[in-house]
Amino acid sequence: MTQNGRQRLQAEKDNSNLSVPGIIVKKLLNTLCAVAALLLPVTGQAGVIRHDVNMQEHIALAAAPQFDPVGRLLFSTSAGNWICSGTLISASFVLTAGHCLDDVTTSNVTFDVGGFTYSGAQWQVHASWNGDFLAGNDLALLQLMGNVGNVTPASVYQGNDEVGAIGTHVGLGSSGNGLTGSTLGPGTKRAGNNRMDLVDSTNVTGRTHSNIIWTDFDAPAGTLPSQGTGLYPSAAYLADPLAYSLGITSGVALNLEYSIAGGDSGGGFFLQENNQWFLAGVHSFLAGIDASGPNASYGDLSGSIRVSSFANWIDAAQGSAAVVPVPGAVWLLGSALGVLGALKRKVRVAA
Ligand SMILES: [Ca+2]
Ligand SMILES: [Ca+2]
Repeated sequence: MTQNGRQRLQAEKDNSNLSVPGIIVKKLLNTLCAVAALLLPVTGQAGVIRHDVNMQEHIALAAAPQFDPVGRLLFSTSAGNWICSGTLISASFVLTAGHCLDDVTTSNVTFDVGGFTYSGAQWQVHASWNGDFLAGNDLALLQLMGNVGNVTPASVYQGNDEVGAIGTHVGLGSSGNGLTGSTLGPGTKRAGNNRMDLVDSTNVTGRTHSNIIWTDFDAPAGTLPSQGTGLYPSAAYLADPLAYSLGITSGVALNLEYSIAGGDSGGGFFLQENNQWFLAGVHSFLAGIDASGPNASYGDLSGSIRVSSFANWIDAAQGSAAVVPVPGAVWLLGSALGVLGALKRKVRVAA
């Protein structure tokens, strides 16, 4: 372990039976990676893209006005300074990932959006979040000191047509391309597309719920394992991981195919319906079954919390948190105290 790594649960390698369909079910449990990131020197890039696409296309996409509500979440814990992403969903509330704000030592929370920096007033972590990423309760709601006046908040999706939609991930996470995975530090806002492949976790993890939007990072046609660093050793797998391993229809690489990476935690996964954009997912974790582990290389999977499953909680949390902010910040830690056990299981490893 080093001091400059991303927060990761475990990334044990188990390369047995790599060609057997259904392997994701067996391996996901020990190849998960939270996508918060320790704050490293900013290198001016963010997110992981196809190796044959210009980064500027992704930076330009992130600048589209419908993605203005996505901003940078910075905070400190006893373990260091961290970066996540978040999405403004009302004038003063930001939806982000539970694992970004669940440490009882968290302090110095700020959110950058619309060209301004806002201090965090208080927050609430979902009561069922306990560090179990595959359970799908990785949400937190942050209330800012004051209102954001120059950004239109995102609308929370409350439909049920996520599967098959082409979604857009937006965040400020780490960068790289699919051949190597995440190799560059976080800091720049970027966006990319991916198909929302499924919400029923049953066939992927054995968990019977629909609280996670799963996507796979498809490689362009013809990409060979030998081109990359530790990619899963099958060109057919890389071209369509979910179809190859589980027989799940998932499509092939989009022009701006994209994977979330460290620092994208809490960022938004958007879909468009009836010409309106909605926040449908909150970035939560990466999973990988290849020799490179969950590093956002081709073939890796990502999970975003399906916000339509939590619409009631989001409304209630805003109501319960709607108190007058106290100067100097009052930290609403009642929920976070319940996840101490999970915090002890977190480890930091090399990026
Ligand atoms: Ca995909
Ligand atoms: Ca990988």
